Amino acid sequence: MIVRALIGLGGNLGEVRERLDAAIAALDALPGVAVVARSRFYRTPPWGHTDQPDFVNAAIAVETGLTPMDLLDALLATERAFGRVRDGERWGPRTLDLDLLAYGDEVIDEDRLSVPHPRIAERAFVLLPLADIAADTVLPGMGRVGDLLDAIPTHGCTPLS
Ligand code: A4P
Ligand code: MG
Repeated sequence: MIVRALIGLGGNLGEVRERLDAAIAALDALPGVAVVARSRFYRTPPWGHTDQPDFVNAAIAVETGLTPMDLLDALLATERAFGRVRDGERWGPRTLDLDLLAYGDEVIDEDRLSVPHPRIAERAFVLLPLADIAADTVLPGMGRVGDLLDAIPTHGCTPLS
């Protein structure tokens, strides 16, 4: 069964745009994963710990035959391949962060995986790029992406050319 999944990408250390491009290509190269849409890049102020560099964020849609858990493992392996070091600081600086935002219209609530990603609705850095590629998608239990975006402030977030 082929499912459309939505993935959020971000980072704020080093050459982020180049790294996000490379990560998207690496995901597209995985067996069972095809990238079918990608958003613009956005420069976004840091959310959570504000005393860190601005982020670059993007979103992609993939068609995948992987299970949600296998797709999560592929995202975590890709983070590691691109040099993400987990120092334990939640919401701290990172070279590459890949979040599984949605997997078809499934709702998953397990220790290692919550889908849709529980903090989407409060985050302009997720919803702005997501609206580029999936404004009319309804996230189960949350609502339509475009409507969620309309409900939150987006100041400080700018698309990059
Ligand atoms: N996990 C559970 N559900 C998911 C899911 N849907 N997608 C588990 C991905 N992972 C999921 O992740 C910890 C564990 O979450 C994973 O091992 C997986 O089993 P993590 O990436 O180490 O956690 P984190 O990223 O430090 O924390 P959190 O709360 O997930 O942070 P976010 O949501 O990733 O946010 N500001 C701006 N402007 N732009 C950003 O991109 N990112 C963050 C991190 C903070 N501030 C930001 C940005
Ligand atoms: Mg994460």
